[in-house]
Amino acid sequence: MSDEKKRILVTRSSMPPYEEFAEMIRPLWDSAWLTNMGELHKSLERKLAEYLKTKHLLLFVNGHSALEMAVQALGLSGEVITTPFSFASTTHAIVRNGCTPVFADIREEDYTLDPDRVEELITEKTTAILPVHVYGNLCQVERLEEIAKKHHLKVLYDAAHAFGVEKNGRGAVTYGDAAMLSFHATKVYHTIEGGAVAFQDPAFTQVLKDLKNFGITDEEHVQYVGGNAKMNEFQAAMGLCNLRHVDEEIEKRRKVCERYREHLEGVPGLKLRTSQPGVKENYAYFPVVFDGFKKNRDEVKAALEAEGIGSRKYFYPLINDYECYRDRYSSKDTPVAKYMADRVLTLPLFASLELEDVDRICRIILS
Ligand code: T4K
Repeated sequence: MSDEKKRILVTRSSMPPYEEFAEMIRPLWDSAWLTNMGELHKSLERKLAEYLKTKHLLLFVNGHSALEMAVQALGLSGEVITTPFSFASTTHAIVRNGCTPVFADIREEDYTLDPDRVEELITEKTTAILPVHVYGNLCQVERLEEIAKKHHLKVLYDAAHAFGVEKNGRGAVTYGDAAMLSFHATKVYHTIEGGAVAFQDPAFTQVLKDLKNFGITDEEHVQYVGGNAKMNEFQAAMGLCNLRHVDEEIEKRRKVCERYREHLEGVPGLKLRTSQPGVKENYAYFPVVFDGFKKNRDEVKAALEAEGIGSRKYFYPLINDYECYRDRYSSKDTPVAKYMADRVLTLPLFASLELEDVDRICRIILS
């Protein structure tokens, strides 16, 4: 394949130097301690809590299990107000806990839950709000907190995209009662598969620890109906190595995003993500909204595909249009989310993406 035709996927996992990973896992051959909260797990938990500026953080085998167990640990029931503009995991975590999702619309500015729409949907059955920091954009955290306080609701953030995001120096995962993180291979920071829950009340430490280990409290007591969601030592090893390099990786992503902006900013019919005041970004995704451009979103996606370039419609379809939910819900009730889902395309973005490739991707879009 010629360089002009080299295949580029929407993202590519960051890999630490091979020798570093080999060095990190070498002690496992002596200890033979591979999972169930081993030494690497403990070390990663400490280091991540520090990096993310949270007092309390527990690791999980993946982000989805972390979210499901956070819903369970917070004791949510009845109705949970959430967004349809997200990955399947967000709503599934609510439904798999026996709660009813209620979909509120999003803000056009940043794709996150619109607090005004949330407030309209609160009933006596509502127990929580589950917003998503979509693409690493911080939700309207202060307004949501106000609403939650007024109506005695819990707030659980899906912060799968928000690794390292901060507002005026405060870690994004410290907002709300708890926040879930995903460390999936496709994320800014990864542990192959992996996730975490950050939370404010230390009382959740034991329940969350028990939930991810079958609800077992000690050898003779099983207090909760838990599952198995423990991160293993190989995942933790990858996490420890990747943590050493994550700042450089984010800086490289910043340069990629900047290059996209040089080409695409101000082009009629294209809307780019805008920075949020006081927010330290992680450059997780590069979404572009095609509205009034000479080609529509699907035509641009097809044109890129024809040149071997992958892009994704994160998030289309909306969750309220999924086969498993559409008999009870409809995207007609969330018109802003519908508008965005029909027009947005996330372009290739990863630390090792060459700036010349960004030039080529933009040439294809603009031609
Ligand atoms: N909440 C939100 C808001 C989320 O976005 C997610 C996950 C979750 C919750 C749940 O967290 P986890 O349980 O996953 O930790 C991907 C990811 O699998 C998923 O983690 C992510 N969100 C979602 C937005 O994207 P797919 O089905 O689009 O991934 P896939 O396999 O098509 O991969 C996309 C590209 O990534 C590939 O074209 C190449 C690259 N890639 C992929 C893999 C698997 C790599 O470079 N290395 C790899 O190992 O879901």
